[in-house]
Amino acid sequence: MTTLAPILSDIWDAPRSWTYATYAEHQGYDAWRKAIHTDPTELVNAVKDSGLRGRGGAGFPTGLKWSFLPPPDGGPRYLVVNADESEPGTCKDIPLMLANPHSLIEGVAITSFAIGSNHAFIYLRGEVVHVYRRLLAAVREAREAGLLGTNILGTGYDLEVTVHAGAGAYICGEETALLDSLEGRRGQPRLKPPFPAVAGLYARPTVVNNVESIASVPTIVRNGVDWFTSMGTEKSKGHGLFSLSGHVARPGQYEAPLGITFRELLDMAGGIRDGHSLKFWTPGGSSTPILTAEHMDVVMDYESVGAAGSMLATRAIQVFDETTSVVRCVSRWTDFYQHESCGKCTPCREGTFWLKQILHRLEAGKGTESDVDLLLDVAGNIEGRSFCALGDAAATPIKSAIKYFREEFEQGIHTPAWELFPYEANAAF
Ligand code: L3W
Ligand code: SF4
Repeated sequence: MTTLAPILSDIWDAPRSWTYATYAEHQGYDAWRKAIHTDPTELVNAVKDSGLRGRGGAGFPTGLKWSFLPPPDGGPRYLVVNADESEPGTCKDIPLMLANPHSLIEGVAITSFAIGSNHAFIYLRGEVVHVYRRLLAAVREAREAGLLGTNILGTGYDLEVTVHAGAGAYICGEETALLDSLEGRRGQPRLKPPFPAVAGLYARPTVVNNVESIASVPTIVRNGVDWFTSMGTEKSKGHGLFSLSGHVARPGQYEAPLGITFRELLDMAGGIRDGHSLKFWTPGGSSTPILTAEHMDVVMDYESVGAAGSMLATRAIQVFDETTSVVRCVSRWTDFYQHESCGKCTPCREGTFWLKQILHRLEAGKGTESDVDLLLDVAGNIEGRSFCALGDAAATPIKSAIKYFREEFEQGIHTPAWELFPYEANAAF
């Protein structure tokens, strides 16, 4: 079995793990003290060489993204942390910020210094007020310790960190919608290019990275590039947080090297709940095509999950056993995408509404003979024709679910899902 001593989650169970005192007892901010005396280019190169890929979903190489920033021109440049975790099933960034906010703040300090920024923003999902308070307290503690603010550690380097609570829209996790929201406008995606690296916040060069990506940076500075590259697979290096939810014995966050198999992760979570069997699962949240029991040995790296027909994305593994109606499940996800569609482009705004109507018919056993093909047709017209990834994400679970469970959708023409799969049997706890 592929195992790993906890790295990002190493002090999550320590008493008052969220405080500066506890973090400092466990080598906290040692990496920042080292980095601030290092040439920034060396830091960018170290992250590039580590092969760290964005942990927010797309897996874009983090160091490469930093190197896209144009040379300094005397004006401001920004780091923005995407802490708008909202993908159904994804629950890693919020636990991380709650249990150890200082690991994120330390990563923010090192990254800002590396890219030459003096102002960083953490854009947090608005509903998680308890996380907002915890981040504010952590920033205050780090400032009091002389690790943020002006003339940090006597080096002349200044860094402000602003924690911003959004209003709770999934679309604000899309990096350019996030930037619009941060600037005070309605969060809707911008046309790319220009990418944020060139024209981001207030049209200035901006690096946007996920919470877990930034919290991984101190571990690389502290332990070295070779240590990081010793974990993972050829093109997917390092370690990561996997969130397992649904019909597993012990749902939660599990830290493992990339390249662990789904079967091994399931074992870590105690397997499928007693007396039941696996029906289907998502590798990276509801935006990633579903996989089934035939994919138990899929290696959890970007390439292998892609080869299996899905995406590693946020490593949000939602597990469903044989009591689950795939139609009902996909219908709930589609309700989510329809509700969260920002309305900017027609295929997604109108298409998600139509998908929802068809799925509700099938769930109620009131479908028509052409509904399954109609679903595929509408999903196919959203995919690749929408302005941002949300449109594709809405189409993905439907297409993959029909691929593996078409018969179940066809049963929805005559029989309600609640008769085929009673709610009582499906409840996880
Ligand atoms: C400069 C270039 N920068 C790319 C940057 C770009 C961005 C990053 C990745 O979607 C996925 C999506 C969701 N010059 C560049 C460049 N960049 N080319 O690289 O860009 P991209 O467009 O590949 O992806 P994205 O828009 O960041 C993210 C999937 O994640 N997802 C969603 C997860 C949701 C959360 C959440 O709840 N917060 O993370 C799950 O599957 O569907 O495919 O920074 O600027 N030439
Ligand atoms: Fe908005 Fe959906 Fe279009 Fe994205 S795909 S811009 S969320 S309407």
